[in-house]
Amino acid sequence: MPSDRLLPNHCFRPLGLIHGKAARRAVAAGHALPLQGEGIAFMGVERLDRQGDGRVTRHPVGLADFGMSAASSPFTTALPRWAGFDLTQPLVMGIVNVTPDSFSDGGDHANAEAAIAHGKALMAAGADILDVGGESTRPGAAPVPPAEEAARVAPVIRALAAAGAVISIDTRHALVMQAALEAGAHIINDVTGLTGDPDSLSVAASAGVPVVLMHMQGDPRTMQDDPCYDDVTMDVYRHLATLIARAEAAGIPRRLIALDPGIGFGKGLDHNVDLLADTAVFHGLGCPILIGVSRKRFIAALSRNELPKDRVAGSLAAGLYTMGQGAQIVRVHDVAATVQARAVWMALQMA
Ligand code: 8Y4
Repeated sequence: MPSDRLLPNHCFRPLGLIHGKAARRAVAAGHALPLQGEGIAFMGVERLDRQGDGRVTRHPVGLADFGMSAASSPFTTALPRWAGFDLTQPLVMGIVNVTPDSFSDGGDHANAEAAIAHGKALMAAGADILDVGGESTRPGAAPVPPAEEAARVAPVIRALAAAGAVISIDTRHALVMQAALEAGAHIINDVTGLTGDPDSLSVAASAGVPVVLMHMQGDPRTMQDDPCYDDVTMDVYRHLATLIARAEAAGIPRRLIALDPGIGFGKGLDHNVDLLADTAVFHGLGCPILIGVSRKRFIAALSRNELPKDRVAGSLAAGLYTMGQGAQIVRVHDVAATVQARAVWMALQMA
């Protein structure tokens, strides 16, 4: 694991991202560099430099100079397939919660049946991946023993995997990861980046499955109390670099790792906005980027304090923005709306 002095003190933000045919023409003419393959390119770059006091300064960098430097290679080198996906279009991950709702007393079986039906509906709506979770990470949520969490999610995963879904297991617990993988899950999605349970790294490494490593400051109970950063983009970038190094040291190859800045996890409004605006910085870590904005509070805070169910339009706006920044996966509740938005956005961007 890197000590503080081995952590990166600078990073780069690609600017002016263009897509499709215009991207290919600009790259051929030397006016843009390809972003991790063929479909996207960027026309400028700025460099973020961390000062001794932790503050960050930003300066434009010449594209030609950047292109000749070693620093450009994680941005320009095509990514390998991840979880079997070629990453040529943004993937839609649909959220399947298996948590008891306070309005029904049908018990665990009814919860599982409802989650399976919901997952099948998300598949029919075009979800590429289903993210199955059995523990609420909302502030103030009651803790669930891992054995109970595993018992909740396993039948849902078995049914949805049998129906042909690609499934990620959203959990912080190694026992749940193991049970989910045995039930047919393909991907581990851990909001603690495999730091929440001492056995998680070895479960993931032994299974050899793709993982999503997310940034979170603090823990779900207290993370929103007073989130604090020197510079949120640089701090999250350094933390994700640390999570990659830990995972690699435990035997998880980088080609299996996707990264997530963790929107809303120990972040205030300005932190969330800055991180989303800087999405493209994280391509410098050389892994696919997953972003979860769906129905989150920052949308209400930027608009008119809408309830979660009334945040779909803002979720789509943020999701399309991150697709424009080259994010490879978006995690959403509203799969049908997101799939429609992606189709229109792709047709226009690629023309
Ligand atoms: C309404 C409904 C308002 C849900 C907020 C929420 C992420 C994640 C979550 C994420 C990854 C949530 C499990 C939070 N968010 N995993 N999980 N990335 N990788 N809140 O952003 O949806 S749960």
